[in-house]
Amino acid sequence: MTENFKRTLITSALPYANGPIHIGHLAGVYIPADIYARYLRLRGEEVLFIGGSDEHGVPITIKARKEGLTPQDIVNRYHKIIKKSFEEFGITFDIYSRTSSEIHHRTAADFFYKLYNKGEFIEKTSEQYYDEESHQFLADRYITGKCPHCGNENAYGDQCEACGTSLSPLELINPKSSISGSVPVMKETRHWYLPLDRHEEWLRNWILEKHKEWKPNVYGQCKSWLDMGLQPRAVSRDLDWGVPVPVKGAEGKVLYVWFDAPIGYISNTIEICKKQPEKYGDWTKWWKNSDTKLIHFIGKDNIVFHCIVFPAMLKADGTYILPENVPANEFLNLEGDKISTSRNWAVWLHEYLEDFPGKQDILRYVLTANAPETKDNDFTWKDFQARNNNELVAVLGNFVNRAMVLTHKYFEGKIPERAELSDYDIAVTKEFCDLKRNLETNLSHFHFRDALKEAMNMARTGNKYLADTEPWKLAKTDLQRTATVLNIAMQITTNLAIAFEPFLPFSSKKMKNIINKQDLRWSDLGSIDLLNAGHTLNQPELLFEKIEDETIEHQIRKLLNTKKINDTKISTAKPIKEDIDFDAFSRLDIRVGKVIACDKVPKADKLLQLHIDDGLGGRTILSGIAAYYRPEELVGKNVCFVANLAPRTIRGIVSEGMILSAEKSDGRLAVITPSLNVEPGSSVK
Ligand code: B3M
Ligand code: ZN
Repeated sequence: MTENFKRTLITSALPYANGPIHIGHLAGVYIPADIYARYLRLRGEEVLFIGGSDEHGVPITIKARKEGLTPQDIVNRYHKIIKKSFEEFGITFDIYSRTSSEIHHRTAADFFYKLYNKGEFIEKTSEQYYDEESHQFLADRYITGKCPHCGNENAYGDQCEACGTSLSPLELINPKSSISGSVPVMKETRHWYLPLDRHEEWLRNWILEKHKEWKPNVYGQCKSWLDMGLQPRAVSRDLDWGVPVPVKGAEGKVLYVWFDAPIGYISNTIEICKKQPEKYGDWTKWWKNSDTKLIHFIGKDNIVFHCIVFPAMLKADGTYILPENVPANEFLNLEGDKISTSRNWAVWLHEYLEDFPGKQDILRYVLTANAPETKDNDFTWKDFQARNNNELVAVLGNFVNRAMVLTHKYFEGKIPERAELSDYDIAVTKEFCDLKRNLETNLSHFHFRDALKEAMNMARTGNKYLADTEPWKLAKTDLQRTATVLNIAMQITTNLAIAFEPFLPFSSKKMKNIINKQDLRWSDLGSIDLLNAGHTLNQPELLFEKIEDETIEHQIRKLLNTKKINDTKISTAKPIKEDIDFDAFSRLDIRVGKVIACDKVPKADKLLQLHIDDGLGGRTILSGIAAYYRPEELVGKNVCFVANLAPRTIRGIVSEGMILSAEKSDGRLAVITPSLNVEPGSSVK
């Protein structure tokens, strides 16, 4: 290990236990964390890999209410499903626990209490929405109303899902409690705040000066938060689900979920160290000893909490180490669209395994090869198929199989004795040492995609070696040289079993089984003396098989069906009008015009009067869009209009044409404008 660290504590974001997990979670957080943990363990380093479910927060209470269950029922259900998915995909947590556990409640409450006693919080009273019928303060998500931006009637107090804008409940028009349906009132409430502003200076220095090596996406997000200036953040909520605030007079208040969740990393460490002290030692060694390297694996939406808020909490306590790195990933999309639980636009892990039993490694491979390490990336089923068929089957599987089959054919499954190496053999061996170095550099810098590429290049080198030496031909003339070649090919196979272990643990295990050698360590990588002459191999077994088009088409259809279901659910599209012929269409003269002036039409509250530069001297058009645009918003805009609609007189004004607008599902009109700047008078076809 570089630097002065003696051990590594790896944490991975605790997923909310309010739904199963999908490929986006796996690609963004858990596969990279697992690759890293496996790699360090293979090197013989001391590692503790923490996982667990995040079981608090308002969405869980909302789901429970909807289903008529308790929040505990909900988290019990999903904790089990999530835990099983992780096990099935070979994510090697040392512990996967949960934040509704007693030990977590105690740890989080103690953490808060210590900070409280040290004067690390400020207390503030503010006004918040209160539901007088159900006698409770309302979390932002529990308030619905009309979105001030797009007019959606069912916007939430924290976000409008129709237009994606973040909201505060105070911005909602006609707010309503989603618990009782009544109109909430403002009421005073008292909360504890972590004054992040007090931490700004050391955070700036620690991140911006001392951690310039953090990934650019992480560093950049931190910098922009710090540059905006940090504000105190409430760490408590009026809610009845969570860790109760351990202070007198705080009845009905719990710790904010983002305060208790990262403490989950600590409580899970305490839990496993208590259970297996001989293996893991005392928990403080992991959290309070500067020779421990702490690494948080997370997705990009969690950066501020792990790089700013949690470190501030740890610093406020004063006895903890801080993370050494936070290699956050960007997001994974699916077939060009954002993964969405509510729209069921996802590949769920439990469903994947139903359709591809025993094929965890293919998904692990594709999600790593295509990991959103530096930018959002797309998962497509076609790419999944191509990577399986062209890389796993054609390169890795093919090489291992040929080496095994040939050794069985010519040497009865025993490693043949090697004669002197040729220059070419030596060059290939050298190449392996370079690949090993590159692999290590990439792994230690969290460049898992590139690391995987290096491992695959090792298999390519193997394939090329067989293609160049042609042992199947050699065997007819020179059995001694054949022996040397196959000896090396089997040493390469053994190297591959080691190199791929962090990425493809199931296949690596299979490889170790067929070559009949289990005790392989990272330090063996690069050696060609891993199998002694005379060592007996087991029977060859195919590592991967081709995926047919049909299988992939089935997956694509399955996804598209969910889209259809979604579309019919939300569709407000009107039926298509009767067909017209082309001639009828071409009689329409649609043009682009620039709005020169725009005014309200007196006594007509729906109408705007637009003066348009139509490239022909100008014209006036009336349009019923006054409810959606202020006149000055339209001036200077290019709009599309029907230029040959017979003039009509409305309210004493002659309107010469019609402005084209699109109608949203809620009736709002949006004027159509060309995507490029075009001259007034241009026709629209
Ligand atoms: N549960 C958010 C998420 O799943 C949150 C992570 C907690 S990590 C301490 O995106
Ligand atoms: Zn909106």
